[in-house]
Amino acid sequence: MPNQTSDQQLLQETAALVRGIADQFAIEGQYVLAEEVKSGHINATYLVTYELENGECRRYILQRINEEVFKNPLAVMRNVECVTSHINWKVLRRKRDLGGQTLNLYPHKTGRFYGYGEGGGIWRCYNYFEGCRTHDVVGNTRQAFEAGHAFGAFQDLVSDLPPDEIVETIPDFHNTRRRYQTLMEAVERDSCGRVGEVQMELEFVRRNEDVIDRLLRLRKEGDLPLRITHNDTKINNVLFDMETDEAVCVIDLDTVMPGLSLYDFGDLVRTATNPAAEDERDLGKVEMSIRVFESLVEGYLAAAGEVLNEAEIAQMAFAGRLISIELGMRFLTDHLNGDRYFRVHRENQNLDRARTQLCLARQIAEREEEMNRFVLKVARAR
Ligand code: GN1
Ligand code: MG
Repeated sequence: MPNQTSDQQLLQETAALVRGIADQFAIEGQYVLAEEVKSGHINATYLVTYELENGECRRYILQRINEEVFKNPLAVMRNVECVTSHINWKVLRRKRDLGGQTLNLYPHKTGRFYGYGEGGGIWRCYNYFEGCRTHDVVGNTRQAFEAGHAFGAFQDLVSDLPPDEIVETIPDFHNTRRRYQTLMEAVERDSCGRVGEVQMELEFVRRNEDVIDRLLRLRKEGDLPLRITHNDTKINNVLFDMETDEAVCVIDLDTVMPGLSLYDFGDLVRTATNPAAEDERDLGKVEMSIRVFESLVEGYLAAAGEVLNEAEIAQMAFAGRLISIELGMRFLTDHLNGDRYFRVHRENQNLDRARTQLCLARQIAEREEEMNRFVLKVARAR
């Protein structure tokens, strides 16, 4: 059983709130404790433990949706319900192993899959995967293959979901032109007097302006199809089996929306190829690993290769560069605005996050052709 210290560390008030909410979900047994899960930047997440009559403990994930970020949390819940049910439907119909377990929502006593907290807020409860862990950075190429395969499989699994069922809960989420404009507006306002210290970063972004619209243009011209996508394909949104290190499941479905497959693959490249932490201060540690990239491509194409078209395959290397620039712009914008969007735990954390992203984008650009050749080679060999 997990130790009690984290529960004691949770403010009593928070612990009581979490307990009160957890008790309203269809969870068997008695509440034991709640621990905060701190890895996300947006929602509040708790791991709660319940004890059955026979003394066995079971754990669950309880999460409050951040309504500042998700302005329409009920639409988020509808999307999540739709995707989890669809995947479960597939598991039942195909009667074959889809490479892992699935994410499930627990019913609330109201009969819905969410409940309201006392002071407001929308909460939901998920199954917790025992024996699994996440990796914040990739340790070896096998993990990269597994992660690529997991997100590729996700793309494949949702590919036949009726597109109208899923709504856009955060408009323009990956609209890179809009992200660029928002950054320039923050520069213009300079509300915290921080623009002076980010001149190099801004210069880098401006120098890359010519590539900002590339995927938006290909979409507009009809070359890139609109799909249902995950939109937050960070490496630590894949659960790995602790013993075998195989990918078990993709988590964090809040941003499932209509989008481009390339945004998903690009975000995976951004978070997996770089062995340094997202907020690493020492940029010398940021290094795009070509071997990790190659394994991501192999895993992703092995699972989603059938679904993707030629234009999507042709932009896979570029997508990693674009999403790194996008996140660089988002973190930089938030730094200039006074850290209002991404949770920070220390000064200049968003600036450090921005710097690592832009550093990675530069490295991808330097090797983009070589990366692209590799993608085409794997795609042709299939
Ligand atoms: C946020 O909270 P988390 O880690 O799941 C953000 C993503 C970013 C990511 C950067 C809704 O996700 O878009 O890529 O931080 N989520 C939202 O680490 O903005
Ligand atoms: Mg997320």
